[in-house]
Amino acid sequence: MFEGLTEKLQAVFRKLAGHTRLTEKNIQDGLREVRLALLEADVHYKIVKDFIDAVTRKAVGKEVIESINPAQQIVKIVQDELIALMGPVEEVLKFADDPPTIFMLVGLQGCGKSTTCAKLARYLIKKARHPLLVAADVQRPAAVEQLKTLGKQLNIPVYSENTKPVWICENAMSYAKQNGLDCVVLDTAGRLHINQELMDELKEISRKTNPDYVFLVADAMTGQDAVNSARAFDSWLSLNGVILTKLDGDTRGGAALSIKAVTGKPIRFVGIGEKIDNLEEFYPERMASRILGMGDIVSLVEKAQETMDIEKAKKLEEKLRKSKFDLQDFVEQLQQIKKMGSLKDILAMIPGISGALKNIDIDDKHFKKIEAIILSMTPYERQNPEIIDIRRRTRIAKGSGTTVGDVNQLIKQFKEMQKMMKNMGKMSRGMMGKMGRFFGV
Ligand SMILES: Nc1nc2c(ncn2[C@@H]2O[C@H](COP(=O)(O)OP(=O)(O)OP(=O)(O)O)[C@@H](O)[C@H]2O)c(=O)[nH]1
Ligand SMILES: [Mg+2]
Repeated sequence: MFEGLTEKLQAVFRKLAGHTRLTEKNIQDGLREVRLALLEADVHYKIVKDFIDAVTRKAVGKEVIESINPAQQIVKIVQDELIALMGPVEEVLKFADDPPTIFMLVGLQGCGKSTTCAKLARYLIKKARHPLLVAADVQRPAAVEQLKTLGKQLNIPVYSENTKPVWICENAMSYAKQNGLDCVVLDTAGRLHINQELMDELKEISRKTNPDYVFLVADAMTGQDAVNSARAFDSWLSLNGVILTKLDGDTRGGAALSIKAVTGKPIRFVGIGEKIDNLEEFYPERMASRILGMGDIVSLVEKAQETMDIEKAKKLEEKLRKSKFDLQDFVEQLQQIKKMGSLKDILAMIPGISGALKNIDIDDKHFKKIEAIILSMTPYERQNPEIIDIRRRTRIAKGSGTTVGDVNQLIKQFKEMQKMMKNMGKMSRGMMGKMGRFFGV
């Protein structure tokens, strides 16, 4: 996510930090490069101008130049301005006193509406709500089937009918009320371009169902086109916010940084992958940290809390304290991490790591290899790696489809890690490094 932009900004800051004393000129030069980085990231030119003006006003002052660490102060100013650019976001969704709470998702063809409807439903389920998905897209023949499949995965009802979208939506409201469903998510049809017919249809649905939230779903990878579609949709429908999808594939970040400033409508959620779980609430502070390559520990911890098995975590902690961490624990840890998503995305949330990652292709293949090796060991071997002699290593390599060299390396690194675990506590940073080395970081 945003790798291109992050890399450029970090280069600018590194350069600034390299000067023993900062002058106004150094700062101006640095900000010129920030400006270029933002423009290359496809941020709207007018926003770039305002942004740089605001940062310059704050940065080119006596106080910053004479401060103990001027370069860091500039990073802080840029961070604050990024946050201001994307925020504020009214953070909690308000549910209707008189249910159902209605969410209407609109957007151009292929932007991710149907997938996002399912993700939003999943989010609502986690909030102990009972959502109904409504297939109001009769434009594309396979759309209803797609939503039904998604509904099945979530084990929730999908309302569909062979009639006009507006009637489908109206009837879905009565269906929800009769069946005690307290949230309704409307999946509407997309078009390649905004046109009168689409807008009339959407406006009529909105008028008849009076949704609590109208969210535009926009594809981050389309950059300024996403921003333009947000502006156009907003003029017809009065949006409550934007759900920006495919952020996982967006190296530039132009849409994420421009939408709020151009349309006045905040990003409320972001899609970060194709899976039903890959939807996150949007927090400007966290996004700014990620853009600046500072990681996002808060989201990482939240993710971990969602997917980790608390009981297992407690047992693990005890083992760590008694220095009894073995390969079985290690493979379980790996599996927990894998549940959280792509390894690269997770590591990128750890401060300081994202820079180190930029040229390294950590794929989940490496991850699978480690898992395969450990799973080819007997439980006794996993608990007592020191007994794994060359004969056993050969067998394990064969069983896991790897080489003896791979097995040797894993055991060697595991031993190193075990040693470190004994000295843990104050050394959590170092441990992260060792963990990273397992994946070739
Ligand atoms: N990588 C990634 N892919 C996504 C994300 N959101 C949606 N997609 C993919 O985008 C494609 C289109 O998604 P749909 O949900 O069918 O899009 P839609 O807007 O409903 O499309 P129409 O109904 O044809 O207008 C699918 O292949 C999704 O898996 C995301 O956050 N990340
Ligand atoms: Mg669709």
